[in-house]
Amino acid sequence: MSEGPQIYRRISSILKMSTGDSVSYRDMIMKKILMASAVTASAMFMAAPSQAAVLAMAGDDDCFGLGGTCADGSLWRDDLGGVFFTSNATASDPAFTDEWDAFNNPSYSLAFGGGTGLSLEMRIAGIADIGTYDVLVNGVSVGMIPQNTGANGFQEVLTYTFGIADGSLIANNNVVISLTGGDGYSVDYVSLLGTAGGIPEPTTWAMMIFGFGLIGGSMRRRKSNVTVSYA
Ligand SMILES: [Ca+2]
Ligand SMILES: [Ca+2]
Ligand SMILES: [Ca+2]
Repeated sequence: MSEGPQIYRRISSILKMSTGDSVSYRDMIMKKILMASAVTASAMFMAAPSQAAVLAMAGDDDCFGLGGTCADGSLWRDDLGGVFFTSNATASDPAFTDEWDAFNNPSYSLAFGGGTGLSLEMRIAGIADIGTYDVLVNGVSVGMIPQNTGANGFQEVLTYTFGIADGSLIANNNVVISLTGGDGYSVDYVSLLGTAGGIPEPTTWAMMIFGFGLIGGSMRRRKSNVTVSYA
């Protein structure tokens, strides 16, 4: 079989693709791609606010009342100038923050306006250098602070984060955070992180799935179109 007629057939099939119905089909695909992109972009825009924000905080991020901020790994006494058993709390601080007065295993009550994807974040110096600490939310354990066996464990500053299951531990949008253990420590702040408000996820997910479906459909159609034109 000579190549001549085959090439001719290919050229004529390509020419057919560029006229009549084929052009409007390409327009339709382009429209679908644009629409799918817009839908996906809007879904991503809607998903953006779901980044965790501080919903409630006990105390303040002032580095144990010593002024400014301090990093994990700082030493509360040596690096930061803290003095044991001396309160650095300011008048506006709630009890048991910014001060080395935690032998009483205090609890923190945080009220917030509802939310999802909740987690608990605490910056504490010198905790669990003698034993472990249980972290409770509304009386249910959400994790444990392991013993800090380092030589400077009694004054090391660390930030601890614990996930909180949606719904199960939260009643009346109020969390009571408590610590049970046996040695003194200083708390800079205790905060509740999450996405404020109700549960926007189902709508967002539906939009994203719809958008990806349109893109996938367009890609499949485009692929089969190419196959036909070179058959
Ligand atoms: Ca303070
Ligand atoms: Ca301690
Ligand atoms: Ca503080």
